[in-house]
This record gives sequence, C-alpha cells and structure tokens, in this order.
Amino acid sequence: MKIKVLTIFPEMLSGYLSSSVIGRALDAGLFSVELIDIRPYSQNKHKNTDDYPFGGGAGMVMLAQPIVDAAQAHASGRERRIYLSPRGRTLNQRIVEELAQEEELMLLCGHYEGVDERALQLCFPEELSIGDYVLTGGELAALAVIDSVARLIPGVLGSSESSEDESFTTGLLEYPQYTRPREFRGMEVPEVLINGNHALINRWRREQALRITRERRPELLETASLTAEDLAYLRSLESH
Ligand code: 4GO
Repeated sequence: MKIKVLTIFPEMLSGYLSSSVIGRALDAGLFSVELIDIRPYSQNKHKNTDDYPFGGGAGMVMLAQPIVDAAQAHASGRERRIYLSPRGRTLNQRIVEELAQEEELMLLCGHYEGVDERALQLCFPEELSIGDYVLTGGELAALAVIDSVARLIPGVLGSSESSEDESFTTGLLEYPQYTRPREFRGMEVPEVLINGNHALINRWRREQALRITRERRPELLETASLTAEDLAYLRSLESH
C-alpha cells in the first residue's frame, strides 16, 4: 500500500508517522507514506495557498490551483482519492477494512474554512469524516485513516498484538486487561487470569466483553455473532 498525503503542513504528520508501530512498519517497507507539500505548487507570486471566499464570510478558502497541480504531479491514475471532511461518510472499521485492500490512496488535508469545491470535483470525489466534530485541519483525520488502515497490513502489528480478536472485529467491546502487579492500591487482578486455565480465561474474557457491550453499546449485540453460550450468559444478566 502506497499512501500520498497532500497538505500545507507536512510537519504535522511526520512526527506521528516516524514513531512507534507506524514508524517501524514504514522503516520495514511494509507500506509507504509520501507527504506532499502543496505550497510549492502555488503559481501565485507569494506562494499563497488560500484566498478570501467569494460571497464573503469568515476565514479563507484553499485555492484549487495548487491542490489540483500537486495531485496531478503525483498521480499514478490508480489511487483512491479522498478528502478528509466532516461532510464525508463517517469512518468505521468496515470502511477501514475496505481501504486496506487498496493499492494506493491519496489523501487531501484541508485547512481554514475548507477547499475550493472545484478542486474536489476535479480530483477528490470521495469525502471521509473521522467523526461528527470539526478540526482545524484534515491532518489529524488523515493520520487516523493511515493508522487504522496500516494496522491491518500484514506484519504491521506484531504477532502478540493481532487485530483479529479485538473490538469491531468480534463485534463486541473489549474485555478488561491487567498487567503487573497482581495487587495495585488494594485492587486485585481477577483470580481466573492468574490460574492459567486458558479455556476458563477465554470464557471469562468473552463474558466480560458481552457484559461491557451490553452496558455501553447494547446496539452492537444485534449484529455481533453470538453463540448459544453467549446468549445464555446475556440472559443470566437480565435478572440483575
Ligand atoms: C476533517 C477535517 C473534521 C474532519 C476537518 C473530520 N474537520 N471530522 N477540518 O474528519 C476543512 C477545513 C476540513 C478544516 C478541515
């Protein structure tokens, strides 16, 4: 997977991308991210990338010209092109899985009041949102897309941090996790996790996931795939 990101603030992404799991995966060549600074593509004598909005109103609008030229200069013709915006489809794990199948992505990060609509019509027909709130720029949203997609690429997560049995893959919220020490501020780690009976541990974790999902996101139980044992456990909770 090759991801190109068009931005006027490449430094907003570089620190995150060179750190931790994503940094190691990029170093290992498991996928690539190319940060493309839009500003050098500006034909304006001051290399401006924005201007006042036609029709008036607050703030500035990003110019179509530098965005379209930057996109065209880096186009392979194969990439899925996405503008990060609160107007887009809301990202979820199903969409992340779909994006992870793509060979190439090109992400556009807007700033200020947004981007001249014509740049979107010409080059970025698809819009994605990471949730119903407004950011000062699309960079944080682009990072959320890159991070969530990258961790599905084989080898990005270590074998001990597999994405298979986690929330949104099982369709349930995650069970509680504990590490050392066994007692912290008078609070003990559940005994079942210490005994080392893996069948019991798996059943306990499954029940905790079911309990937490029922408490916090009961609607997820409608679509999770549940065994007869799961349903029996959920019924046992109804009397409480
Ligand atoms: C994306 C971009 C929110 C999202 C953004 C989101 N805010 N919810 N802000 O994914 C245009 C100018 C969009 C700033 C950008």
